[in-house]
Amino acid sequence: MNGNLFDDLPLSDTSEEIIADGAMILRNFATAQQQVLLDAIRDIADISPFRHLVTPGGFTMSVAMTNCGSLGWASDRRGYRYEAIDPLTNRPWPDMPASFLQLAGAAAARAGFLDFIPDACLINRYEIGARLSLHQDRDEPDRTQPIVSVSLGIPAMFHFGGMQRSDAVKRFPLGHGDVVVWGGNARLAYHAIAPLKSAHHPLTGSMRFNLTFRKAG
Ligand code: MD6
Ligand code: FE
Repeated sequence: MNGNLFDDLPLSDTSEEIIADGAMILRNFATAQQQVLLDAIRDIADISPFRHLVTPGGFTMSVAMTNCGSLGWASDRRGYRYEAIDPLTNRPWPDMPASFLQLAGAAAARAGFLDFIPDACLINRYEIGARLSLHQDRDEPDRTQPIVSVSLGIPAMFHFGGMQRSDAVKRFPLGHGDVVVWGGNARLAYHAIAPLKSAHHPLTGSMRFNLTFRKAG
């Protein structure tokens, strides 16, 4: 007994859904780790705080971000890039916790990507109304490696499109504990998070957290 309120609840949905060639949603894949993951996010943010980055176009992002691992994703007026040093603290990003590495590797393997060893974990924090506009993840040199994305807290609507910005998107709700793995032919698909609707989660209040694991080096 570890005092976790949800330990005795059955996981209602552990389905696995292929959303495109190379992309799948693993429902509740991270739910059993929820407290370890949220504790680790808090510890990371104590060292490298959440901050609202500015895009190259000059807009301040509604999503607050931090990172752990040997590389962290950063944006400013000069562009998007990975940095070994947190520009806010001028110190290395916090280490990637073993629990993160283990979860990311297991999820990737479940989706058919063996030996995924991420060196970067971007941590996104959404408040109600925050959104992430349509984009591709193309700042990583090795496109053979997948991305593993873990959702925690209140739900979000994920928009998943094609290789062209103008391609139609499909919409998938992502809830607490859901993991998306994508690579292969989906690796450069356009995607977005719609503005978060008002909601409450017992462990995160009105927040959503998303961890995206990548091999960025
Ligand atoms: C989010 N996720 O879920 C934003 N990118 O908050 C992403 O932008 C993302 O979920 C690449 C791969 C998976 C993702
Ligand atoms: Fe993305």
